[in-house]
Amino acid sequence: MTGSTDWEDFFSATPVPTELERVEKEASDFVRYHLSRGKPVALVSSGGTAIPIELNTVRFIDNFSSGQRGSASTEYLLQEGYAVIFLHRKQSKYPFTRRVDQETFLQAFLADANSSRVTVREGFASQLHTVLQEYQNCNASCSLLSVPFLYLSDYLWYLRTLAHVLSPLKKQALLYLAAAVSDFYIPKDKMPEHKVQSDGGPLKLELQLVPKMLKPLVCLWCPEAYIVSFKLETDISLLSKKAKEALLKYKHNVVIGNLLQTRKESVIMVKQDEEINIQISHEEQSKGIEIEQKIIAVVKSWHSEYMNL
Ligand code: PAZ
Repeated sequence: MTGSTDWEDFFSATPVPTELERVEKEASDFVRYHLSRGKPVALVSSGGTAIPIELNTVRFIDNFSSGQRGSASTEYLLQEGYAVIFLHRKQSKYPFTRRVDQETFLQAFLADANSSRVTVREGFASQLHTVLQEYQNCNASCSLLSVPFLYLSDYLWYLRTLAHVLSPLKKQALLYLAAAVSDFYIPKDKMPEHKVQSDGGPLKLELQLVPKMLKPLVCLWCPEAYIVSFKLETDISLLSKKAKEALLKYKHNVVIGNLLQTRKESVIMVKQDEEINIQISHEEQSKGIEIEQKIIAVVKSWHSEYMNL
């Protein structure tokens, strides 16, 4: 008997991301800078985590998450005065650029044939102006730190390290865990080295359970922070029950429950003494109002109460 926990075993058997040291240093500098200015710092996780099936990875298992929840919430947290560490899946939605349509992006500009001058066409300027101004304000105050990942293992290493880095902020730290984290994975020592061949017949995979990291996160890595986790279901009859169970089990601050099918229109927010429903109407949506704006308004108000306790 070793006495180690399943999460400790996971980290012992999982290689450290090559960028971890650099990320830890950048995040520590970021936190120190904002701590000295009395600004609260949020860690937002966003997007899906990929599970490789080969060491030389040709294929991986993935999930649906687009990064909308995390990237939009990051913008609203910045507006509410937080500095944000944005721990996100590479190539998922990103704050600010998510509001620029990739397909029509190049139509917004006109390149002069005789010089290197580029101008913005009429009709695109006002939309780009709003996004650029918000982006520039964020840059000027050094309020956004970007940490990309692709695989589950890298995500979990970064989560643990960043939680440790945030812990000196105590109650001023907010953890907002919107990433869709896989419950299953293939441990490194069970993965084939090379590309799985199709001439061996149908592929059978055995996936192991990923240890629940919310437990050490709440108890050890960042114990005084305000921690908001998300719960995704597809069956409405389970949602409220599962959200409450998670709160009871991990003893953190808030669980936000959402259904895959309606996640952009409706969520429940559950804390120890309260459960509320947040909704957004079609009319509000047609005016460009996003549910994340309402979620963040509530998170900010609950986090402020907590900081003042
Ligand atoms: O990234 P997205 O906007 O497409 O989806 C957001 C979400 C449903 C992944 C998020 O709100 C969520 O519930 N995350 C936690 C999922 C889970 O592991 O239960």
